[in-house]
Amino acid sequence: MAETGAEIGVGLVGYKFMGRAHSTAYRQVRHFFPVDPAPRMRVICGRSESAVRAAADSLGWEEHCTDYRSLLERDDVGLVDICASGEVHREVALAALRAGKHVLCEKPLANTLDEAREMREAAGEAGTVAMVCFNYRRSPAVQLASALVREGRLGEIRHWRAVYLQDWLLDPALPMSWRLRKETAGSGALGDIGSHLVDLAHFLVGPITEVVGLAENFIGERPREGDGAAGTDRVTVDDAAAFLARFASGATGTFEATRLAPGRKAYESFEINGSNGSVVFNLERLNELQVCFADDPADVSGFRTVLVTEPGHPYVGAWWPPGHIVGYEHTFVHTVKDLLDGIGSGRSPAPTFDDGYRCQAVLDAVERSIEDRGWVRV
Ligand code: SOE
Repeated sequence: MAETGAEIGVGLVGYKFMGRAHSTAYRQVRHFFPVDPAPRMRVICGRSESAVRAAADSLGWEEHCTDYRSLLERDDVGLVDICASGEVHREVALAALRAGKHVLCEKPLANTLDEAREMREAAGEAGTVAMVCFNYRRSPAVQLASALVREGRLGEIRHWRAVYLQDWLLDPALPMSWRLRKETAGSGALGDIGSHLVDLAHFLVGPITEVVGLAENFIGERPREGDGAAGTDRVTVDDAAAFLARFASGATGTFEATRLAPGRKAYESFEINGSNGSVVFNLERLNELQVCFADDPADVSGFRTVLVTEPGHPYVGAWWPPGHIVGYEHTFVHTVKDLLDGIGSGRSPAPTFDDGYRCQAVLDAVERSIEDRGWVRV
């Protein structure tokens, strides 16, 4: 197989935003974490030969190709990483798993619940490592929040409140793209960024059992994409979505995702309220966790801002001295580190394809609730 001693060959499908983020992670991980196997950046794959060749050069891949199927035949590729658009996740993941490869797949796992179910089953049958890249779980501050919940330091969890706000779709002159078509993206803000909130909620508070949602499209037509293309095309996904949720634990939850919030760039924020305290996280200040304990003396009660850069904080010891902050790309390095540990030990790290399926089930329930205009069980 592809694990040559302590090395595993990687084949990456996709070279845009996520392809670059994952490439950075493969390049850096072995220099900061003692990974075994270590990744070898064998091949990057994309549809446009000239663009993927340029990406291979700039991102540090040994080779490039334009057909993902060639990765499956190679003995020197043991891990297939899927960073391409949502509509190809199922096809590439199934083929890679059936070829006996380990798989890392970008979020959300699939475009529909049926696809996600098939992928989960294929992962079970393959027995190789299969993981979904919900990278924000692996911010040190999110890990600290998780530890505080797990250790009971916030008491009984009562409320989850989360938003993911962006503004990159604000300009109506921005052309169409795959993210704005249901057949290529599955859904809009709901699946693209709402899925991150669902994954974090599952990670931090536990399973969601019931939802009621709404979604809206505000910019219904956009200029056709492509050089010299004339006319407009219809946007077939939501620009914004929101929903209420109940958790199996009894906690209540609110979720909002939009790509039309002027001034908000990557405002992914959650607040958890327990019987003995609260935490607040915001991706735009990802090294910080706001923490409050209800039993603090009244004269100093309130939120404190913890800079999550101490060597004892999760992942941080591998990086810089206290106060020397990490960034967005480190969440991918941490994801790849845990993936490689999983490959080394033969166990899929969370979020597994089963976790990806459970996230998809919530998105699916929100869509059904919007259609039915009422509460829907997940
Ligand atoms: C676009 O909205 C996007 O790139 C998402 O697809 C990512 O998952 C998110 O983390 C950043 O924004």
